[in-house]
Amino acid sequence: MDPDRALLLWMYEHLLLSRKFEEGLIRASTTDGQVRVGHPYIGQEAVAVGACAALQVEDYVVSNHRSHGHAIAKGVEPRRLMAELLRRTDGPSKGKGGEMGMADYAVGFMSSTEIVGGNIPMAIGIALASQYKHDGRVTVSFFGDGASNQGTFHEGLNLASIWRLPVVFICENNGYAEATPVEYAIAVDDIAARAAGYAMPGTVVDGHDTLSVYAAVSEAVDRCRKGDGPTLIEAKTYRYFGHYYGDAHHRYRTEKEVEEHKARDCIDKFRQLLLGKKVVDKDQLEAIDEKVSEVIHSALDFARQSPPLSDSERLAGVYV
Ligand SMILES: Cc1ncc(C[n+]2csc(CCOP(=O)(O)OP(=O)(O)O)c2C)c(N)n1
Ligand SMILES: [Mg+2]
Repeated sequence: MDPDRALLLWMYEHLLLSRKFEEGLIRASTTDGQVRVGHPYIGQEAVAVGACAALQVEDYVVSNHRSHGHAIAKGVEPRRLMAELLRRTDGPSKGKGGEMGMADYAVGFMSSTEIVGGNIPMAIGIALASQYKHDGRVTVSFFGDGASNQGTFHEGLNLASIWRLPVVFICENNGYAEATPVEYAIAVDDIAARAAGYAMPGTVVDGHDTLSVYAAVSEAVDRCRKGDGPTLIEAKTYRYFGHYYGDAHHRYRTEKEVEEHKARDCIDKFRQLLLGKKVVDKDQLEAIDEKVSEVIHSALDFARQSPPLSDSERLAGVYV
């Protein structure tokens, strides 16, 4: 189904929120020297936004270490996400989780994780609960090309298939796992081809194109809701920064390669689409840009003013 105007605008706003959130985080880190950026998602935004546009609030997402964009697209408030990253009590996990260990159950953001491939078994468990309860909810698992070489991926896809679980596996193939290129590490040309080994559909999508991601995920979500089981979607994408913010990525990839991907930037592409379809004019686009910048600006203020955990709170909720 083609997205209506409201959904197109939601997509654009969330692409921008994700990009500007991380740009704000990077600026704050350089000025404060305190804020840690971790693993930027910049360049990959079309995947999270296209996918989450196909979900309802009640549906679930499990994320990996590159989590900011997934969280924003699933509806975690930017100011609360910022507070989490600054390790403040207004974060959804009270600052104890950070980028790689946070959850916001109110919006179905079930967890991020530092264990590569670790969210795949989580997705299986969550989807099994949905199937058991007949709640009609779908779980999306976001993971990288590197994670698709983990045992959890192969075991997870097999279980999801034999149990026909309502899961959409979204592999964000950004070409590298840390400094290891996919051509070196992965035997197949398309990771989506691995779906055949587990008797589920496998689709490749252009991860720079929000609407292509949206279309593929919508179809996979429909299958889930009909009880037809899981799908593997491989989104071919690219991260503009290194594996982590300070990574000297030019030691393992060329400037030319980076520039080729930037020339296909998902946000530029979406702007052209909105203008071409006359969904908005240039002034309206500018107004959205300004509004989003303001949201990020106040998110930083909010997070900086949020209190850090007190000593007595530190051990609350910790299993011993
Ligand atoms: C089980 C496990 N092995 C290794 C690591 C170290 N590690 C962290 S991220 C990463 C690369 C992951 O690559 P990919 O899945 O492609 O995701 P991307 O970083 O490209 O988004 C590795 C090896 C880890 N955190 N967990
Ligand atoms: Mg990768």
